[in-house]
Amino acid sequence: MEKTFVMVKPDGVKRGLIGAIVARFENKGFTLVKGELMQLSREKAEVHYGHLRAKPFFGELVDFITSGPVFAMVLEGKDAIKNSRLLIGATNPSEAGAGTIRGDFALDVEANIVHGSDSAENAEIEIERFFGKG
Ligand code: DAT
Ligand code: MG
Repeated sequence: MEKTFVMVKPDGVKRGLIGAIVARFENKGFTLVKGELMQLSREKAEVHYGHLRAKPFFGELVDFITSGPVFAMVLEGKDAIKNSRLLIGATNPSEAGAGTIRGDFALDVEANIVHGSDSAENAEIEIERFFGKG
């Protein structure tokens, strides 16, 4: 069974949607292995979104993701990375299909409610970044 890292972003936490989002993953068949409400430091946010450092929206993205607590999770299931990304939907909620989390819960690319690791390598790095080793 594969593990992946998912987090409910500050918009989802503020809107009271942690339970609804966790339920989507559980309904699909994922097992919640770890879950913790945490506040990201600017430093951690800048590393987490390091692949977007050159983008004009990078500063706003870091402001947003540090604007309140996130609900960080480790989810386990078959082909967890591929299946969680399918469930999350396209980065821009305007392009995310109905039935996906972003398609059903978000309108704006800057506040798209949930993050999910995009590769096995990044899942391992992100799980360690948020929950430490082991
Ligand atoms: P994803 O979150 O689908 O993996 P990503 O890693 O390319 O997408 O980008 C990370 C986050 O950055 C994304 O969830 C929202 C924000 N973002 C991406 N593209 C953006 C854009 N064009 N304008 C504003 N925010 C953007
Ligand atoms: Mg990404």
